Amino acid sequence: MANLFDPIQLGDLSLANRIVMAPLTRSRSQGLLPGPLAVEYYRQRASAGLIISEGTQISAEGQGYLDTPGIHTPEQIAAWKKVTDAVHAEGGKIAVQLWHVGRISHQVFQPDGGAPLSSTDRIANGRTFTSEGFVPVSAPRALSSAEIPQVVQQFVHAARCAMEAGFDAIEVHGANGYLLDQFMRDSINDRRDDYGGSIENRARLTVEVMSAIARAIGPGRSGIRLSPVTPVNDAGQDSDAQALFNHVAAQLAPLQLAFVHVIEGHTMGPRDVAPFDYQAMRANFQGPWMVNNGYTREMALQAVAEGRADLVAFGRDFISNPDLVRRLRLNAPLQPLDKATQYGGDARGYTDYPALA
Ligand code: 8OZ
Repeated sequence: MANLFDPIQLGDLSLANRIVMAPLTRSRSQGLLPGPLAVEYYRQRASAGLIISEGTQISAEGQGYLDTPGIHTPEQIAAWKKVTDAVHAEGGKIAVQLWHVGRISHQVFQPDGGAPLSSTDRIANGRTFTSEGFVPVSAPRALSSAEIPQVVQQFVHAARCAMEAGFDAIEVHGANGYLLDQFMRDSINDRRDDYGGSIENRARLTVEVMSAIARAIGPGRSGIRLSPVTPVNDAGQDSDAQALFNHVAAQLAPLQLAFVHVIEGHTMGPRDVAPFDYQAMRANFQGPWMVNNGYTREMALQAVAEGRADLVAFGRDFISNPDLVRRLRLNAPLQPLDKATQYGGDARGYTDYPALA
């Protein structure tokens, strides 16, 4: 029987255990660079089998929130290298989450103050965080068919930058109503070209991105995060989410990716927001399967023991418990999250959560 605390081979990566630190936006990257506090924050959490970094934009256009880091310039590569070196010095493994927000952005973040890019011209009913606080997102502009290869190239460029920065792997952010989700769901995508209409067409960009990245850096270092039914960021339910995500999983299967990471239910919310058969989706992929969303110790132990998942990603518990793996092993109490210090700010609520004595 598989055990949450046992090592696992994940593509090219040998992990010490099956407990993953989920990607967590912290909005503390001034100048779009992870700073010395980020080095300490990730170092403290290196006992995770795998750390997945906070969402990290692949290009200027990919940014949607204040003070989120990038991974597309030499300066950003150098800053992240300090993080990956620190995690490796502790014996840990770290992937970067490659993020393009699409229409969940504001013109203040866009080059020349332009419109954010999406699958559609329709504005999201959502908010983002800028230097002015929470504000409605800006109206997007639908990418032309001719512009789509540039988006794929931005993902590939960022994946190459990630390898230069010393990351062990990349996770493409295909979840939570951001760019790739804006293409996949028919509640958002209203295109009439090869990237809209049928499930095959709506999945095309996601599959092209993963194929191109796998070719560039190797499939065994490439994973993706998906969230079939989450409603966050004005991501309306797809008319047939099961068929859509079964198809996406089947298209990804031949690539031999390191993992698929699935958010079950409403991101950071109820797990039963809409019916969805995750095991049916998984049957189409067959490779390493990572699950997330509100898992307790008991649920995680059971999911791995029963073979419903190979790895379990913990998000907010990893913010407030840098030694989460040890606490889970000992069944020690977990420290609660201070929500007031979750986004932005300084060391408070970031690097000052104590480990067990
Ligand atoms: C919280 C705040 C801002 C961004 C996601 C990257 O939901 C995020 C995010 C979460 O995937």
